[in-house]
Amino acid sequence: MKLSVPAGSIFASPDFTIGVATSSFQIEGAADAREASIWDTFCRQPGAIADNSNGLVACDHVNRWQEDMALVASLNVDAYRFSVSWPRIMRNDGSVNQDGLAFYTQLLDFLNAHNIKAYVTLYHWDLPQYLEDRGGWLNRDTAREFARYAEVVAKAFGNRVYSYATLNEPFCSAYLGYETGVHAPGKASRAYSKKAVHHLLLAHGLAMPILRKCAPDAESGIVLNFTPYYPASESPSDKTAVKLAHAHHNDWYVRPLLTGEYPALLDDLPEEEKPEIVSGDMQIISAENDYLGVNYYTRAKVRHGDDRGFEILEPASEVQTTAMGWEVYPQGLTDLLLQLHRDFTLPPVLITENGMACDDTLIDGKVEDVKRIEYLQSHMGAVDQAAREGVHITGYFVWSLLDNFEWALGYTKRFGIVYVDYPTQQRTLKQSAKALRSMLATRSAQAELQD
Ligand code: IFM
Repeated sequence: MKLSVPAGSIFASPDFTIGVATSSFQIEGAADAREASIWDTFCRQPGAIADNSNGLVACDHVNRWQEDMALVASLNVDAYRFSVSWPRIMRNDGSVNQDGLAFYTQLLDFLNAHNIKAYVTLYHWDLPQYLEDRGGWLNRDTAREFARYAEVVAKAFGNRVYSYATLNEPFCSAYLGYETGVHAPGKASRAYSKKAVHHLLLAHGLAMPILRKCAPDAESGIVLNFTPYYPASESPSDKTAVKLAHAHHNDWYVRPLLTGEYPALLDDLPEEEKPEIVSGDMQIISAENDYLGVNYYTRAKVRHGDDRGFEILEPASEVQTTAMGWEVYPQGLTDLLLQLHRDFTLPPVLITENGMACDDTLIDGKVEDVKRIEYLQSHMGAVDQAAREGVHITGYFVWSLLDNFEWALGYTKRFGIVYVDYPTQQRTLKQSAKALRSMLATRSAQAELQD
């Protein structure tokens, strides 16, 4: 089974960036060389992580970075997206961990030497525990701390970075971390999540001018995750439910960034759920972005219900799902991109994550993850379709390079195109990695022929 770039598709253009992605807590390990993060604490809570695991070793990437970077280079990708661990850089006493900076600098030097663009995310959920102890994202000061951290990183990395993302998926940090409590820090109240969002978005907005000043040649933006919602029936109440789900889970994040306003839903929220918006905040939050990162995995159907007016349904038994139980629905990615394009004046869009978890098994040194190849192929087609219909899309990243720590599900779900055998830490390219490698080699050869 192969991956192919259809002739004339946006993926065929040499200007279209294709890469693979990871994040710090999910792969790094080497927890003793950094401050504790909220995920270290959360992993110790009984029952918080499905397999009672943690990120202390993970994929041991800090010790095996050379092998992992060689893998990245072997895939012929244009770009590698990874995140910096805030607690590996900023110490509790306010000093900077130079060893932490040096770790990432050597990654960046490798990438630059191999002509691979570095896409650096500053916050992929691993908040230093000492900041959580002061209120975490419920404390406005955390946004200012983030801006300080962004400045330290951007100054140290200089022009090694092609692209910065301030935050990855603030929905997960705020909603899963502060409303449902299934992610760190495990707080569960509707009174928290919209306040946490506001401070996350403020952190983004405060960091943007700093990135522009300290890294003028890099592009800077933010990465959001989206789930497009569809009505369970044609009834008006189910259609209203879709609007509400979209307003709470998608629009709440993207609208303030692109327009400087929260959705109209703000007025309907009970007082205790409303964020405290200080004069000037919305202007800071809506600082211009060079790109919008879009992470897409699945869609969901919604019906009227719950006291909020919507209930998100599990996929029907007859639809194809991933090992996460998420419906495989490439059309949702086209629909989402077109809806964003209709609703907003978008900056260029980057698909910063897309991929699937499979029940992969290593047999005779091989992992035949055909379903993942099909998933990637169909979703690349969905991106291309949106581009043909007018959305300006500049790149696509597969989640993920390596099997890794899938948050509350621990190591039970495998998203990698490279298989990781955790007891030995041996890496094995899955069939999908080989398919990507050969697709990209063919694409380069074709581009050279056209030159
Ligand atoms: O593994 C996560 C990643 O950290 C953020 N986006 C979704 C992925 C799959 O759940």
